[in-house]
Amino acid sequence: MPLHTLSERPFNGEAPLSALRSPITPLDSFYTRSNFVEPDLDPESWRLRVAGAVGIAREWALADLQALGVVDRTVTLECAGNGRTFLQPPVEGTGWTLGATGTAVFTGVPLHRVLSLSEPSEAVVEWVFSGADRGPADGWGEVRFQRALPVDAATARPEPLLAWAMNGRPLEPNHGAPLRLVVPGWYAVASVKWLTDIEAVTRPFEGRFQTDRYMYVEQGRVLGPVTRMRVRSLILEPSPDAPLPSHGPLDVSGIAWSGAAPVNRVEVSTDGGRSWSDAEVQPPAEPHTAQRWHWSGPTPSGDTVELRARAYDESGACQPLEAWRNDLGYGNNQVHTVACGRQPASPSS
Ligand SMILES: Nc1nc2c(c(=O)[nH]1)N[C@H]1C(S)=C(S)[C@@H](COP(=O)(O)O)O[C@H]1N2
Ligand SMILES: [Mo]
Repeated sequence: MPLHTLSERPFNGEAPLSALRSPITPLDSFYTRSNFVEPDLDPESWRLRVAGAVGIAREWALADLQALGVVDRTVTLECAGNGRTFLQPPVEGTGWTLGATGTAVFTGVPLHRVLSLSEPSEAVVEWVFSGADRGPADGWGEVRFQRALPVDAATARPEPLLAWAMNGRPLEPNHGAPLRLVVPGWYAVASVKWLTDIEAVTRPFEGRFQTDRYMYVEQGRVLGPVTRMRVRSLILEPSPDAPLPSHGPLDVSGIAWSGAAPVNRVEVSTDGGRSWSDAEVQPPAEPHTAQRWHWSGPTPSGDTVELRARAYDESGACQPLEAWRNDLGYGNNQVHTVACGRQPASPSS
């Protein structure tokens, strides 16, 4: 299923929700978010430089990284701007509805393995990841796409990957070929594409995409960078254009995920949020893979029915009914509502 295009150059496109029904999102339906036009990198001459406050700075060719060991991880990525377009009053920025998410199998080498080989200094506080893409930014001149991860997220955990393949195929140019970072559990801004440099730094990084964008800001007050994905569920069936069953039970299903902890409860409401009842939630197939859920109950009467789904995670977080409006429009995980209509009466009845 093709993406809905939000901008052509750079290309930004989101998935139709029906494409998210498949446990692994097909590549042609996996959303793309690029701040600049994608760079054209030759995988043969491309190198990854690891430098900064390290004992051993070095350059890696793709084949050297691949020789360090290969793992596959099924990871759900989500753009922090997903759901932005529902904020009122509207905020500036790419107008994502709910399709800026997808789940893929990424193949690569664990990041901590590569970074530990560089023998980082004890004074390192963050690792800065730089993509090869660049362009003008208001008040900043020309900037590269760069984002930092705190040391504990980058090296003290096994999850982050340096990935060269997605769904069993070499990374496509729009997803960061030849190599990208994948940080499971974190809003995907952390997952830097077209990676060329990793630098160990001893003071917090202050680049444009660290301190000016992808930040929670409330009425001018800076709260900090976006980090882990907030808990969210999506209703994937029935779709809003599918008529409700005329008799019998109503089946509602979808996906849910959280960057903080596994989802342990999803509730469904068919009465505008007055009453809720539990769906069956599958355990996560892998720690950072969206979970499936299913609910079955009586089909309510009335011409239209408003379905809602609300997820909770093991950390105790749950989705708010109303959006939290922040200045840059990130992390809107408000409860998903789908309005479904009744099947038109058949002419013979
Ligand atoms: N180099 C680079 N990496 C990047 C970006 C970018 O603009 N440039 N966008 C980030 C954002 S905001 C998101 S949501 C994800 C999107 O990854 P995808 O296009 O593979 O879905 O890439 C991240 N990595
Ligand atoms: Mo994003």
